[in-house]
Amino acid sequence: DTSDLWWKTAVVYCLDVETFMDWNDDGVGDFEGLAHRMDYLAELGVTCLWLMPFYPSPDQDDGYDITDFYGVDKRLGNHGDFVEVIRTARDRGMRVIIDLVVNHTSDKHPWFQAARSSRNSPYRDYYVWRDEPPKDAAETVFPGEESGVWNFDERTEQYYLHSFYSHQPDLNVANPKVREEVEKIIGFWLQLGVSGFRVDAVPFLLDPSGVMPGKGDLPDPMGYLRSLREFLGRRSGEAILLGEANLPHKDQLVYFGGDDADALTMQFDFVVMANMYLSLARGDAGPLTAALADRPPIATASQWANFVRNHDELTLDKLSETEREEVFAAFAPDEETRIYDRGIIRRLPPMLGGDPRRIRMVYSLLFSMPGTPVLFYGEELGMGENLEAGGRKSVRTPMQWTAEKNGGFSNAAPSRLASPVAVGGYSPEHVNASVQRHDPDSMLRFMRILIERYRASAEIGWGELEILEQANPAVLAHRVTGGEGSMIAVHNLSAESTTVTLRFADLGEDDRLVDLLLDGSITTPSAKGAVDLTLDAYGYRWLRVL
Ligand code: TEU
Repeated sequence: DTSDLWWKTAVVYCLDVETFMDWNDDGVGDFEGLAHRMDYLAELGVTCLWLMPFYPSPDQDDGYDITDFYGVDKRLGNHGDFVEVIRTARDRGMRVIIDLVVNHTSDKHPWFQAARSSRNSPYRDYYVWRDEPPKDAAETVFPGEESGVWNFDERTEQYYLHSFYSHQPDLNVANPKVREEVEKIIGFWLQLGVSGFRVDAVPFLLDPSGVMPGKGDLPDPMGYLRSLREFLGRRSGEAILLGEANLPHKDQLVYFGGDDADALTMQFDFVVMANMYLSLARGDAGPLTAALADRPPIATASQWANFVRNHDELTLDKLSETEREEVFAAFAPDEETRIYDRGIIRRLPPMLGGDPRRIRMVYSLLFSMPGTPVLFYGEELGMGENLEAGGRKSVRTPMQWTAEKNGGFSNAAPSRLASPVAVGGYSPEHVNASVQRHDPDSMLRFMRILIERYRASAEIGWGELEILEQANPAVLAHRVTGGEGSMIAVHNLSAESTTVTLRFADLGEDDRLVDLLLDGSITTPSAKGAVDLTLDAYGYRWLRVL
């Protein structure tokens, strides 16, 4: 029964409990605060929350450095508060998925503390140790901050692998005991009511040969991924794995489990995301169109996850060096905001350079491209960054609820906040939910409409993509057909208005096309069986054949 595949038409909303809503005014967001904001999320049209890590952590990588996989960070609440979040979400028809970060632990995790105490520790093999770093060691994800991925441990005189920060030693999933631990963790949270996991850093976790030479040798990485999915399926009929695998499409195809769709349920599409930015930088739909067309077909039960922003930096490593330069020139002209060698913009200036027409057009794209859209909290308001916050904190500013102190996130003194509030033109005074709720022209109200129309157009999640060739390279016109119908979306990625002619098979002279997004107007094909439209600068239309 295909209606069970809820993720095919979901609206996923990523949030960090720590920066969403502070209910006890200690400066740190909490589960109780989140529970009190469920109506806001339901009203927006969200159907699935993705909670970033909320586990006990020394917080050296915003909670992606975990010391207890079964615990909750005391500052955020306790397990009772967590379950209350699940219940209040469920009551409003929303599911909850959580981050599964098992590529590594914090170096303060009791397992690693034991492992590094002696070579004979029963936990030694929970991690990956070498006498010498391999010659062909992988490059670090954090150039400038880390010199490599092997760190010397003085006491036991061996090197341990850390794919990310040196305080995040990699777990050795080649060890069956570690694999058992991972299953226990999954089982535990499923029992508390989650509907699946966003799986962190999948290629690093699985280490297929070539990606990370030198890591503990898991003989059959795909077999392991499949076994995780099977384990999940045995415990929950509905739970999913949303994988973070920043890889080219062809490698992602393998991670879906091919035709059997028995591995990752969904995967973020970093290729489409990066090419979307390139297209915007150029005012040319070409790169985005090519990236969408390049997606290999996937099984019905599998799904792409589309996104514009996330909690990390803007990651452009799927572009060539010259292409990245174009994106940098358009969006990060200030050299200090860039890290050239990995194609990462560490501190992105306020979203997309600020043209409000372009921002709306981008979200119209996000909700009309085949796949499942994933929003990062605050995107629905057009929230910006706090460039002074430094590093990744700059995109993790507190949610802006009102124009009041700390954006209504907390009553604590600003110095006690988990993350600094946005300043300047994107401060809560200018960008906040309570004003936007009552303003029919606001970004928030626009996003609600987009989400409502997306949810009424199941073909976006289910459908087959067809690109409708255009004379003007600035225009992306596409049709998605499947589920219950067929919808056409047209986007003008340039600042020049333009006319568009749409033609496709089975479009007849008697057909009528209704505008799904803007005004419900009806367009009829010309005598030649084509539909002519005019698009403003950064204009967009969604149409359905009646
Ligand atoms: O990121 C993992 C990852 O694969 C990175 O390459 C990511 O694409 C890059 O940092 C982008 O700049 C995940 C989390 O998303 C990140 O926040 C964590 O720091 C990291 O895992 C380690 O847990």
